[in-house]
Amino acid sequence: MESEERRKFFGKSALIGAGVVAAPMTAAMFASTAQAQRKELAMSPVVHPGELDEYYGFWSGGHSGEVRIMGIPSMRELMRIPVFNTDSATGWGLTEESKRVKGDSADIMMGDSHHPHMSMTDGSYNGKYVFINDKANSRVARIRCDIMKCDKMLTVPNVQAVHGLRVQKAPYTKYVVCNGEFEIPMNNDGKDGMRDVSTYRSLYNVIDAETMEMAFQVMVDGNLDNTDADFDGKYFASTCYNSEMGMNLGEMISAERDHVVIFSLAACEAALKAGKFKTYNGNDVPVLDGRKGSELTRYIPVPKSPHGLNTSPEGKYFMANGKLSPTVTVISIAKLDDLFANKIKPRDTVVAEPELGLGPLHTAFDGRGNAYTTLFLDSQIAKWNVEDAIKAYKGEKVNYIRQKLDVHYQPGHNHTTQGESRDADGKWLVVLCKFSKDRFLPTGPLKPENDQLIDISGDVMKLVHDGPTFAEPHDCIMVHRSKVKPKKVYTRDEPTFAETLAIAKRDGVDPMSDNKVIRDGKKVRVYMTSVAPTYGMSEFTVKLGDEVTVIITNLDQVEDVTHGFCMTNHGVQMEIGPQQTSSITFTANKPGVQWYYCNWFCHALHMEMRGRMFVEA
Ligand code: CUK
Ligand code: CUA
Repeated sequence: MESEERRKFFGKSALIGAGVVAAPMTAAMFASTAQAQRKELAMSPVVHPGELDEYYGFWSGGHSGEVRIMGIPSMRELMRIPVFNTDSATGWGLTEESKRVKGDSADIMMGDSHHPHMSMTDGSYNGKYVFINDKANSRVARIRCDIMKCDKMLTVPNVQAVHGLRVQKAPYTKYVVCNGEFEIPMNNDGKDGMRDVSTYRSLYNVIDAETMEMAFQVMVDGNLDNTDADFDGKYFASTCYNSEMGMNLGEMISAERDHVVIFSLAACEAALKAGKFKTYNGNDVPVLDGRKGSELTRYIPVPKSPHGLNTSPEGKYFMANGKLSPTVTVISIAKLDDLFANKIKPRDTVVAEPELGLGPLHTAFDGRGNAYTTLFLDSQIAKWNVEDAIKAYKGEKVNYIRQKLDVHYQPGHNHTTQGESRDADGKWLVVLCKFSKDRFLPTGPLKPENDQLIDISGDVMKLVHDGPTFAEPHDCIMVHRSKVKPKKVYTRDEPTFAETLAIAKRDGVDPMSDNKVIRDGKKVRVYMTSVAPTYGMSEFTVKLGDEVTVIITNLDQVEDVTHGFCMTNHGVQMEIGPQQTSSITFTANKPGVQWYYCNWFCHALHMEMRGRMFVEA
């Protein structure tokens, strides 16, 4: 399309040059020439004031622990979704509702989020959930896309450091899959043998996407890194970077080859049904044995220390990115049936191993047969043609490299618009660069990351935008806005505060109308409503040392009128969205007059939206 534009443009210029067009150029002609030239340069990432972006971006926040919503192509940050972190503005991690979501990890205030991926139906994003892993505390969380809040969190047992995460793509996301990275003894009880490395294992984790409970785990050889699923609902694949089970760097990179583990979902489910599993560490999660020789898995040798694992969007290939090897290993998914039937050898499934440059980490796709691989060490994106790479592997003399583009600097993940789904549309590529160095005004020793936007709609990749981001986006997805339908206000049947409403019911309180203090021994529950710019209660009284829970229901129905609640000098603050009920607990440990106030700017009289807690000594 673009080279066609170019031909038209040059064609017109040539005609003008030849004097065929006698009339002088009109302003309109100049304008259209300029327009054509701009088109020539790149698609514009500019989204004018008042206009909306075409794509939702879901960004991992790395060790900030959050997820961010970006607008693409403007690269504007639209929202932050606190997940594994603790958030001052919304009260995430502080409110009773968020603590319930966090469950057994409610006391953990931080996390390290890496891989946000949306649920799918038949290989297309379905706009329902985004799942994300926490490497730091071995957790997986779910974000509900109708409210864009985290609604479930699970600590994965028997593993340490949950890293790669993806979803089952077809027929629908029944399972979320993720890798346990750090190998540990299966019964990690600090008793005998914890220094005996031969007892260490890594597990592949399969989670029920609806209940967010463990379905089963699969024990593997080596440790695991990244993972992805096919488009048939049959296979998952994971890279392993430490097949040696080394305990230090030298040991981890000693072998020339590591492997990709292929998991057969049907074989795993059959083993589960047949009761062929064990349990460990006193929990009841079934652990299947998928080590070498098992019917559940196959091990495909690849050059050492592979990292990213990506499925091409037409569903034909798993790609393992070389990291220490300059190659990407292309595995034919169509050959996996034969591999599991022992008709071919593991390496027979490899149909290409193109050499791309130094430090290939992750690969993205445009849906037109091209792949885009980040080269961490070269600070480049290599664009290459998959079918040409396959021809070259067969010995044909073809150049599969289409272009190498400098990026700034040291890229990790990259992602194309809808590129991990069937609907890869080949418009934009985002590259998440780990270093920004000289690209922005200096911000002291700590510098932002640099998320670069690249136009891939034409034959040639064009860098169009530098986007600074705070630590540390690892991965992202870009979803067409038509797939996501968020609510404007909460509905009263919202599950995330259903438990709070149940407590109110037990207290005989109607949160939609009552303003009441319920005393329950040393515990005090303060129910109040809010309507801009007032709370339903402008004062209440407790005793010094009481454990106070403030439960607020925001009666406002107007979109965007969020209230807050902050008890001054008590370290608590929360968000109450329109039609939402939120609650937060603190100890009344200061006598006298304590003001509470609304901290979300809601009204011209927002400053006046406050009240007194009298604490009797
Ligand atoms: S990993 Cu960060 S660059 Cu956690 Cu997906 Cu590859
Ligand atoms: Cu309510 Cu500010």
